[in-house]
This record gives sequence, C-alpha cells and structure tokens, in this order.
Amino acid sequence: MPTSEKVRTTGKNVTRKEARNESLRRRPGRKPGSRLSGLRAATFGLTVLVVLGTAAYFLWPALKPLEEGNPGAVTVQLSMAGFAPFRIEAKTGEPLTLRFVNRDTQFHTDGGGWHQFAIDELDSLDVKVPPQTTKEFTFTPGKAGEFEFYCDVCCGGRENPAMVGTLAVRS
Ligand SMILES: [Cu+2]
Repeated sequence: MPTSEKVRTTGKNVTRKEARNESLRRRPGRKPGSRLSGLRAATFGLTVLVVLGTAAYFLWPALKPLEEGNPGAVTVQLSMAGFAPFRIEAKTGEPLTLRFVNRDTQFHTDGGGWHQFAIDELDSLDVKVPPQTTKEFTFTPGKAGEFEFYCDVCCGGRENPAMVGTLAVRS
C-alpha cells in the first residue's frame, strides 16, 4: 500500500537532495506575534504567577504582623533554631508574661511545627505552641534561681542542644 509521501516524491521524480531542500523550505517558520508566541507568553506569565503565588504562600507566615497583646510581655521566638532569647530574667512574686511566637509551619516533618516551653522545676510549667501561632502565657515564679526551660516536641526533643534556655529568677 503506497504511503502519501511515496506518491508525492514518485510523481515529481526529484533527487534526494532536492527533496530535502523542499522539506526544509516547507518547515513552518513563525513570525513574532503569531499565535504560537502568544501562547508562549501566556504560558510564561502563568508560570511566573504560580511561582510568585507559591512564594507568597510560604513567606506570608513569616511576614504577617503580630497581634498586639500585653505590652509588658517578653517576646520569645520559637523555631527549629531554638529559643530567642534563650535567657529570660524574672523576679520572684512578680507576674511574668511571655509572648511565644512560633512561625514554623505545620509542614515541618519533625513535630509538625509545634514547639514547647517547659520548666520542670517550676510546678511542671508546660506551654505548647501550635504552628504559626502567637500565644501569651503569664505565671509568677515563686522561688529564685536559674531554671532550665526546654522544648521536647521537635527535632530530637530534649536532646537537641538548641531547644534549651535559662530563666533567671532574682528575689
Ligand atoms: Cu521546639
């Protein structure tokens, strides 16, 4: 059964080289502004939008303003890098408000973005902060001393040397 290609070449009796030149000439050349380049521009634009949108989605938790709370609160940032600050001063008998800021997302495979602020020596003080959350906690230290606070819910738990700090309580 003869193919259409065979019919075309046999009818004209052209040499191999001529046939090749002919096929090269017929190759569709696209002018700028044609439908194809319009489609390319649309695809490019869509790609840029998707990339920017994705970046904004992941950056937003780190950029959004914090809600205002107790003006005397001490802000403590919780992240996979540890506590910032990792040393907090307090006074016995005086209420201390800590504002925990956790900007980690739930996408963290280790602990799901949760962090903790726990002090065993102070009535088993234990605050857990969900991902992308700001949480205030007030307590009154009843005794002076240097107390270790830690997080035991992420990246290696209490063994992680970064997730440890000191609460220094003066009398
Ligand atoms: Cu943690």
